[in-house]
Amino acid sequence: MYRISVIKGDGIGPHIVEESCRLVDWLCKRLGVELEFADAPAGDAVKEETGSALPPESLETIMKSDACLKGPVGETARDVIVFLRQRLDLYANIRPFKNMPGVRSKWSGVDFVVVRENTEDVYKSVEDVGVDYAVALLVVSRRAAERIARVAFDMAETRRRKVTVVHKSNVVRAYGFFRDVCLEVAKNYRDVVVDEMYVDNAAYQMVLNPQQFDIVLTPNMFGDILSDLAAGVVGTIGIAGSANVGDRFGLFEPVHGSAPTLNPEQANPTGQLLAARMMLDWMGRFKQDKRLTEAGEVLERAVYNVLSEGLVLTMDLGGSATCSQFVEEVRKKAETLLR
Ligand code: GGG
Repeated sequence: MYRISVIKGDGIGPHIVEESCRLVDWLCKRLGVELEFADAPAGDAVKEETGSALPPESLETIMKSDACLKGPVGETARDVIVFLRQRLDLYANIRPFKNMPGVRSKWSGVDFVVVRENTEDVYKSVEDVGVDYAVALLVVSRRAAERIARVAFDMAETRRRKVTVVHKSNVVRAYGFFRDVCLEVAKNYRDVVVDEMYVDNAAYQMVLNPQQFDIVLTPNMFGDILSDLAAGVVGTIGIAGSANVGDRFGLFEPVHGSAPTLNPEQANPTGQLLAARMMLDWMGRFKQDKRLTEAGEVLERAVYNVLSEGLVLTMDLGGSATCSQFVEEVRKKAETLLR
């Protein structure tokens, strides 16, 4: 039995998270794994109700769990996800972007991963806002830059062996330090090609020639911004899942926000489902349980099958299916794969 803490979040969050949990629970049961889901309320609505965006009981629930599945939160990202990344030392944010079958995009052959440092930079939350000024401290430590660089280069060794370090060393010396530390780490990976780019040029290159990227290694804020750009390049932000991982714990969420004006039944649950897929894969390795790994693989294949068939698609993908109908179709495809 594994315990999954669940942050449903705001806007479309509760609906896509509930649908994803139901599917993951069914899939794991089919493979002989029992899951227990524990609610960890957090986000804008919780702040309105309790005065805290992440009440202590929610933090405790998360810390007692084996992994956390999170939906998008609205305006309280700083107090929820940015806080959790630091509190739980989830130092690596892994965000894969690739063309998916049946998802229209201006490009083909795109397949890269944004590996984003997840605990420092201006997202360290060391800030002061006065009446006539506001300051935010940009922090880059050798330890944080080294460990995220190792994650990026280790991953490159399992892929096309290229890392592009993104920075802004010509303007901000702290980003030059990030670059320098990454290039030092690169010396231990002679079989990986290392490249570097200013973040502004990286944004330009990602739009014009995204196929050149394999691993994009970035400080925290650039990774956040380039992720949305990357999602646009592969068609829609609705299909992007992500992992926040440290040495002992993992939290998994879609890249997109809470889309507060969208009817939740019109939301595309793919990003949330692929976040769950990343959770199962991470748990499979961390717990050394092949059944979880298999559940993750089946989930991904089932999602891809629904997308490539193109019969049951949500509105953003040109279809008219509801979120629940899409998830039910994924379940049917998974059923076929399990036979
Ligand atoms: N534009 C996508 C979005 O709204 N993502 C949620 C968000 O801003 N999260 C904060 C983060 O990833 O640092």
